[in-house]
Amino acid sequence: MKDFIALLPKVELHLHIEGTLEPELMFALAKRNNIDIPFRTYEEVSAAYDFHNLQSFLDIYYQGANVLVNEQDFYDLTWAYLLRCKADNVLHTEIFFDPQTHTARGIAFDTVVNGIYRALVQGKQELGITSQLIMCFLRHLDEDDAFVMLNHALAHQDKIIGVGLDSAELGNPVEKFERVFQQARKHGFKSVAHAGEEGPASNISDALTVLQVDRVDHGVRCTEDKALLAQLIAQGTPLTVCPLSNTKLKVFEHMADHNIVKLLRQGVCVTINSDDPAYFGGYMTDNFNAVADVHPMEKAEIAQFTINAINASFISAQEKQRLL
Ligand code: ES4
Ligand code: ZN
Repeated sequence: MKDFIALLPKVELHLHIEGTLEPELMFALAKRNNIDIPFRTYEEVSAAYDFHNLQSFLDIYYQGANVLVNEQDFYDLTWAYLLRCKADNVLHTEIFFDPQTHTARGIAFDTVVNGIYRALVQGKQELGITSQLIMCFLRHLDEDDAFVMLNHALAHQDKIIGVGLDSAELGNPVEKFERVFQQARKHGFKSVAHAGEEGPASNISDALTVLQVDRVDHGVRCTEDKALLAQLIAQGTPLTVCPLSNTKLKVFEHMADHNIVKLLRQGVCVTINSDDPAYFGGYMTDNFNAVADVHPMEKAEIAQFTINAINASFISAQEKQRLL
């Protein structure tokens, strides 16, 4: 099954580009940009990456992003991720970026987008990997700041397909973002939101009704509400599930407790994704293997994760046909 998974074509729909910052590049960029980081060795890094919940991870993740300063840094980060995609036979990827993590430090929005986008264009040309960009609002920040980001995104609408919502779920309900999502949709952006990762099933319902999202990121706590689960199945709402992230952040204590295969068999449009692979211990193939190792599946079931991801992606019907 390892060979089958390695060779399986894959589509990634839940990936934070800042979460692909490997320690090696973090050290190199810290040196290049003269930025202080709290780690000097790989041992110190791996000791610090011992998370017990989402917030304990976010604190470290935002700190790591401080080394990203120049357009070239964002390009280097994205290019390194695309090489990992190639190795894992990822054919198409829809990438989140968190502009507020950078604009808050005085980095221009254009620097972030242009650096990432330059790598994506090269990825299509040289690696044959297609991609889309999704701009996430940080949900611990306010509505005004989200609108500033939306206005920036409008100037880059040729490069950005949609908007998302991430960061701390607990204590940050979606209501604050109803208007900015409404405005984004009016301008033709697709929309997604993290929900039901650490928060209850009602957060998933709220993302669907208040923000009217096209996909739910994580969404694994949907099983706590039978009516919601039935609705997700009936409407084919995609969930972008991140198995290694969920065990690293203790959403599930063990992979054996994870509900993704049960959800697949119930007919939910679940997909497998890597979230923040540099922090959670693995890219796409690693995530597939981590699930398959403890949840035996038929080959057709494993392949269904890719079929679901193709159907759930923000690409044209023609592009979907090419991938299927
Ligand atoms: C994230 Cl795992 C996760 N959840 C919420 N927000 C995030 N940003 C980056 N990774
Ligand atoms: Zn995420």
